[in-house]
Amino acid sequence: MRSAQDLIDLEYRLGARNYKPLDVVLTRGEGVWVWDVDGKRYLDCLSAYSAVNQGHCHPKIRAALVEQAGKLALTSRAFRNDQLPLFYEEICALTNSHKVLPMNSGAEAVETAIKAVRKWAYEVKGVPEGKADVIVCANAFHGRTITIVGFSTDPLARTSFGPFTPGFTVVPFGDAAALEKAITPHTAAFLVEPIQGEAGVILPPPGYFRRVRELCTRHNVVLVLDEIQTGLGRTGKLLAEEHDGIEADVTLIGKALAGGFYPMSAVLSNLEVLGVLKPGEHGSTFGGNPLACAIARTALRVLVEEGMIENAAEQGAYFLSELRKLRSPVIQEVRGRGLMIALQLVPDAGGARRFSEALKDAGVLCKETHTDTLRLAPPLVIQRAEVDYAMEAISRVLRAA
Ligand code: IF1
Repeated sequence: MRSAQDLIDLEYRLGARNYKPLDVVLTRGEGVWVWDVDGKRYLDCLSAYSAVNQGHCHPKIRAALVEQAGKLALTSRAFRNDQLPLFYEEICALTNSHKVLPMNSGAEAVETAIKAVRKWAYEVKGVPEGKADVIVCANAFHGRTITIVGFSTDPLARTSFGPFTPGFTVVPFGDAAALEKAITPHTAAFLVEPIQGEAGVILPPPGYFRRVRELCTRHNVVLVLDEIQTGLGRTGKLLAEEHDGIEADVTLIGKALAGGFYPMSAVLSNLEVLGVLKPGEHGSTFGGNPLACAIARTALRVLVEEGMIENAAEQGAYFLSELRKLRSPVIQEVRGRGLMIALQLVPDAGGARRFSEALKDAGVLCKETHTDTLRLAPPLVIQRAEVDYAMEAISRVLRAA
């Protein structure tokens, strides 16, 4: 068995260095817990950025993977299979959608939505060919492709990756007046996260999304909600849009869609945006494959049947209330909804990275975002005693700061 340090050195020597992970080498996961190669146990408060909402290695989802893997894994979409239509039926019933386009990564779902809304703009809305514009928000995160980083406002995400795709207008998140001003007859869509994740769990002002919904309807602009991180129970509702009492025209989901066992994403449409795509105009080798669909069907079933969404609301409220009781000079603000939580540290706290390192030593794994924000997003199966375990570690680490 190679030591942790050997494995870290090997990864450093041979791997591209596009990440700076914590020096914890994991080998096993179960529910909210993960173990490193030395047998130390940690509470996972990142959930692979909300891709493991159902908890690590959920036995029923694993069983679905194993069963399907013994039957049929990949057909390509040149042929049909018996899992895809059933996935469609179940995801549409769950999300009140009329059309679905399955992809693999979140970024692919975002790119698919951009292609579809542009085509809808030309063929349905009547925008002149090549003039379609998509409005996006500053400080958003939608993935890492050239087109997506091209409309990012984060220098780290876009520097030295140009030239970029034209046809995007950036507005501040949470400012409905700015959105109204940015809409033109060429606007195809408004692409936005219900809560900005990577930006540090930035919640929208009350009423913002009702105004957004009203503006998009009035100006015939497709409202595309990127629920790849906020969706599937993370904020205590199946979709975060429910907190704002609105329905998107197009909803993007990914991450936990296949329970963390398999990369799968999907574009869900209430408006007939997806209807503009004809055979041969879009696709992907693995998109909608039977293995992904079989896993996703069970991942969605256990999410609902095991009450994970309601649990996220209950444990998230408890976690937030406990964090807000902390009296620590290094905490500037506690933000969150459901189990999508951020601890904003004061600027002179020495940066959030050293807290994620200290929390690792205290048996809790989480991740800093930007310099001063710690994100806390445990699997939605977390129980009160495990929130207390996290709280004990967090308060101990903050006291030692
Ligand atoms: C990394 C961030 C989180 C997303 C939203 C689309 C995507 C993501 C709202 C693209 C992906 C991941 C990417 C991952 C880290 C993580 C992340 F820090 F990068 F921004 F969660 F906040 N829309 N987010 O959050 O989905 O193509 O990755 O499947 O790049 O390391 P993807």
